[in-house]
Amino acid sequence: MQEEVSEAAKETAAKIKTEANTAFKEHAFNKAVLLYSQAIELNPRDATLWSNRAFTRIKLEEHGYALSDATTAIELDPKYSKAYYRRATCYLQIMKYKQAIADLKRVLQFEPKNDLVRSQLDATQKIMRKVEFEKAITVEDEQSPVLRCLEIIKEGGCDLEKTYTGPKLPQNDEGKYSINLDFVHAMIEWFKDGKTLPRRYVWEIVLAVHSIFVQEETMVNLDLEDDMTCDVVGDVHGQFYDMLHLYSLTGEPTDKHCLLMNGDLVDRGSWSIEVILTAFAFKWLYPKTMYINRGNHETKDMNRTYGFEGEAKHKHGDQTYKLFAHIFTAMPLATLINATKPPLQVGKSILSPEGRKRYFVVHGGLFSKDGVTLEDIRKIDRIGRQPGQEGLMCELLWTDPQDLPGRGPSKRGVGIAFGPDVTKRWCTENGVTGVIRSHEVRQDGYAIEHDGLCTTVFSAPNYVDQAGNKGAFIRIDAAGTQSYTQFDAKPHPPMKPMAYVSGGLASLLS
Ligand SMILES: [Mn+2]
Repeated sequence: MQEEVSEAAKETAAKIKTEANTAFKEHAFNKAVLLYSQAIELNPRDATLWSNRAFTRIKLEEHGYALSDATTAIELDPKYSKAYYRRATCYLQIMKYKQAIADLKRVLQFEPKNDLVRSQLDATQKIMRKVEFEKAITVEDEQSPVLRCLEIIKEGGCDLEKTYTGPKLPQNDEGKYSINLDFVHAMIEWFKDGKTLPRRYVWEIVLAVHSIFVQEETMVNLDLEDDMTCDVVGDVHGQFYDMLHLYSLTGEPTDKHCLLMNGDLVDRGSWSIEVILTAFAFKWLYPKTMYINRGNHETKDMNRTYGFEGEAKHKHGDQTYKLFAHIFTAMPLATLINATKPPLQVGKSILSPEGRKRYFVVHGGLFSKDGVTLEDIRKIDRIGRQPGQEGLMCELLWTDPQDLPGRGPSKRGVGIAFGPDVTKRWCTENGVTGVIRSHEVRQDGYAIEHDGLCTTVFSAPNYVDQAGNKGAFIRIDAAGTQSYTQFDAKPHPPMKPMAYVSGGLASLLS
């Protein structure tokens, strides 16, 4: 960056910047990044280009890349308040609260009267104190939220309100609850009317699926017998009305038809409670054909900043959120879908030791090192644990594929990126036909990558009401043949994404 930038180059860069700003306004974020990059090449000393590209990358959830862009902008112009603001956003998203606070304080030095930033600083400081407080509590000291809820129920502290007029869970003579399809359908209608379930029902549903999850292995084995099919669904992110449309396309689970939801059901969208309760209700009703993998958003760190904690507490109280947070840790981390019939075409597919196709379904992806076996994944001790910032569990939930061979740094700032050669080696060593993962928005709802060995599926159309993408799901049959279905976003009631995020944080994160 030492050499002079010519006036002509500056002028062209400024023109491209205008185009980039337009692309940004139209939510064409990938196009905007390309244009800002062209402008940066012509005029690398213009801090606003770096800061604008940082903002665009934040929109693409590439917080690792955005962080480095914002840092360059600050190096070029140490008094550039907006660049500190962008960097604070990145730090907040990758849970580096201390650094986020330092940058927000810098912004306030430049703009002491900015009340919005002041409220964002307060909210971030609150989060950091809470995180430190939680760290100080040892797991042993805290009674399991499951036991606590059972105790409260027993003491009569969570009885059904007499005034409740909504759908009723069936109950036997001893007062024990069960679930049936009529209830699930009535519950969905109730939700569509904007109503909530009584706390007791929420607890019954969550406690019921808890006892199912704890019996499942960390990697579930799902055999597709004879005429069975399984639909793999990607991120839903609290978009309840889109999920109902999606379910109308996949069909509900039955004896012959499995649904596998591949994580990130909650956060961002403001109907995360409705989404997770609907999925859990089906899990309770059909434990052998409804499956749910954990995503990186079924975690405390994410729920704190992206809305589920606020929404759960708002709709059902603090103890209910604690219960959810614990049950999320019991969710399986991956599912191995096994075809039981020989493949229609043998070709060059990688097959299981029995000569069948099988798919490894996980929210994020593969690992920072070679040699990880299916047995290693099965053995992960998950219950009561958060994925943290490193290790197998973190990688399963957080990593992304990259086009280049080998491994690279994560554009998100958490986990790593793995190349096509890494995927090919891993699939070959483990007799896996392909990896199916979610975690990243794709314009077409799905994308077949890594020479067909890694497929991304994403099921939140027009993600966060602004990405303009399609949603998709993948159907797999008993021979292991895959097919793809795409769908568009449906209208929803007028409520913004992340409506339950506290303080000024929603405006910082959206
Ligand atoms: Mn994710």
